[in-house]
Amino acid sequence: MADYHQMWSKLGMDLETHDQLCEVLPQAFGDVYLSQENRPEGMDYFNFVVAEIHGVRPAELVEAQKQGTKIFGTFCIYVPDEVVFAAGGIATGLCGGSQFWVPGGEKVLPAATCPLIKASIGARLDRTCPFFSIADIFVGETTCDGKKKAWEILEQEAPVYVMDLPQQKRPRDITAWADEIRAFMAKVEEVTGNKITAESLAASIKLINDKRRALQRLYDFRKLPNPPISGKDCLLISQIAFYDDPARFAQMTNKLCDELDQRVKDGIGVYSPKAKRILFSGTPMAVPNWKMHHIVESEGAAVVGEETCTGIRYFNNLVDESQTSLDGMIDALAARYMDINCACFTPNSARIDDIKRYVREYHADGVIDINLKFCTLYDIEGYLVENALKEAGIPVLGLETDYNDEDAGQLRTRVGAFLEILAN
Ligand code: BJ8
Repeated sequence: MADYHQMWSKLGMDLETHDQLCEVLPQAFGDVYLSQENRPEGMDYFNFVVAEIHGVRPAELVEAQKQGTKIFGTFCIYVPDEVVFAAGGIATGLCGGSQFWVPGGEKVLPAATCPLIKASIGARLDRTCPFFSIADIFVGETTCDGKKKAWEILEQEAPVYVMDLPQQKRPRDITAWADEIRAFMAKVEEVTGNKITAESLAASIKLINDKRRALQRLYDFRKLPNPPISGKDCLLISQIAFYDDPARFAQMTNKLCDELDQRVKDGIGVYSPKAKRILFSGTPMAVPNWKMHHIVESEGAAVVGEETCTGIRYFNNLVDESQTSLDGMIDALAARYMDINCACFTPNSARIDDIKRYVREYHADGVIDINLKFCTLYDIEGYLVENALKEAGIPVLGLETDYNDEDAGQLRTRVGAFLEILAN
């Protein structure tokens, strides 16, 4: 990585501690990613973006801020990025996926809090992530209890705006979410000083849909009998989608897909023909959490999809682009976002239908339902998911883990045993 110490220092970061993170990340990335054989050349861009994760994009954000652009840090895929971009702001996903930040979060949160929340809060409090230092405002949401309470702690540090997400999907809930999007628009206009117009919202709906379309195109390659790209690489791209410039991201992902088209024509795949195909379901895998993909793929299986927020849930549905009035677009946004099936909703049987459909579409041999420790929502819903899959005759393995590597050996054993069952 180039030297960004001056920028980090100006951002008030703890340089000494942050240097420790900069030392371990390249090693981890090398072990998990660069050790793969036969990767598409188009991965070079994504390798670069991750290698420079705390440099290149933060530098762009700082530059944009100098020109008066406001940066909105978000933590959940229900927060509509379209609204932020329509007002000339930049939205960037902030969920923390490294154990490095967890102890910082545990200074203020109970240890029995999910690692994603602890890492996110720790990254801010310990001043060891430039994205958390750059954000002008954080946008939280009322999804799980841990997050709801974490916002109150974060608010002692920096401005936080919380979107009130309904927890059911009746028509009046969708109307309530449309109202919530309207209120968010007013907040975004206040922070940026810019008015959102029908034209600017239509343009940002197209911008974010284009990013989703590029991801859909990428994930379609994983449905093929001989995928030309690994699950690990697709996970990395999905993680980068949260913070990269959306237009450039779509362009680079489409460029990669052009190469993948050619690979398919040439019969180039990355897995052994005997590789068992695994679909992950469950909690998100925020960057740089590559743990489960690495375990599964180094056991010789293929991860062909993720029913997670760092996977299909992120890009599955598009916003209707045919609306011309602001109200029509807000309704279209509300409908699209309320179509995401997170375990914070009750009932949430549509999520189980999604998983079964993805098993068919991605030709998965089995599902690994993954739960981040202390995520009660997905843990409890895991019971229903596993039962429904078993009833449908789909092999399923439920696993719980966190960002520590201490359980890697045990997880490897359980994954290996599951793959054996699939092979017989
Ligand atoms: S839409 S999954 S991004 S809420 S893992 S913090 S739920 S205790 S991340 Fe999420 Fe939005 Fe849902 Fe997706 Fe809480 Fe669970 Fe932790 Fe979670």
